Amino acid sequence: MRRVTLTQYLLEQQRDAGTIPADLRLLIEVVARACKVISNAVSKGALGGVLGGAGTDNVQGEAQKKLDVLSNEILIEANEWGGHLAAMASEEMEGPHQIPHRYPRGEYLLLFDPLDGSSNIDVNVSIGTIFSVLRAPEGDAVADEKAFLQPGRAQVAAGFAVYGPTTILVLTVGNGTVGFTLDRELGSFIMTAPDIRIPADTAEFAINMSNMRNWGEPVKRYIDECLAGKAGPRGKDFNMRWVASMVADVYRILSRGGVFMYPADAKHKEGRLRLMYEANPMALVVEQAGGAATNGRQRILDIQPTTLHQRVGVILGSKNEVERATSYHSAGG
Ligand code: AFP
Repeated sequence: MRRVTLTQYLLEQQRDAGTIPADLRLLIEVVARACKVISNAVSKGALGGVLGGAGTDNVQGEAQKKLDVLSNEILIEANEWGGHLAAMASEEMEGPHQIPHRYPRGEYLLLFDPLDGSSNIDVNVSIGTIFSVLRAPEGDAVADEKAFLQPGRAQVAAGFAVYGPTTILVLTVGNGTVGFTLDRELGSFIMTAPDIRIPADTAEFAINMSNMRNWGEPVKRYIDECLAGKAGPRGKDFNMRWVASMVADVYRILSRGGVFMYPADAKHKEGRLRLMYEANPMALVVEQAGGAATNGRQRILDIQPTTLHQRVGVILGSKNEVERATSYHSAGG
């Protein structure tokens, strides 16, 4: 197969497909380069002194891991001088990070979860980075929190990296979903999945079963039917996976189908996952690959955000399964 690099893919999207302007191409290249730096730090593990707690809490009140802090710094430093951003927002920071006056200000807003799956860092399980790109509203002097509060359908690009046995980058610029694998010898992301399509049906679900006692009736019904297997109403057996790194679960679903659920429940009343820099980018990637993503009641990409760090219930993946699980919510419960 002809080895197409990320740079070539982005240039072709800009020049031939006309889907992205040069500034957005540059932004994505800078984010991808930052993911390579994070991948390098992650792969050192204990040898790089990057494991364990940082001794600080993030804006969510969660204890930060050293890699959470380091990954956030890498993304900030990589992106603030390029001239393509008006501001950045991160799971690890309370408010938007403005571009220092010494650098030119651009027209895009970058949001990210710098290291998703932190509970897996110290046990050598895949983790990743999730990113989302919006346009900064015209004429705003400062890109404050309000500038970021746009529905997910307004994203101009979104994607994620998985730091696993290989380092994968998944990207959409609104023209399908594409996957790249990092060639560590060259230091280049090489296209390995030119046009990702999620099968509409699946026999594999992903959910944290330890929350079962907290689920609403619709989720209980959906999972019970999967567990009933061939003899049950679904007429087939289901398999279960739960990595507890959204990037790993979503990449598996992009690769072979499946449905991922982190619903709002009695314990996570708003849901656990964050709308702006987890659910929205993943929803765009999944929809662009022919899948679906709802909060149980509505399309995630149509949700009008009210705060930067708001949480949301998530059901995403194989279209027919997401529609079935969503229909159980509207059927009551
Ligand atoms: P952490 O980054 O705090 O580990 O959370 C990861 C995550 O946001 C998402 O990547 C997982 O799907 C989900 O939370 C795992 O949640 P549980 O630990 O409750 O299973």
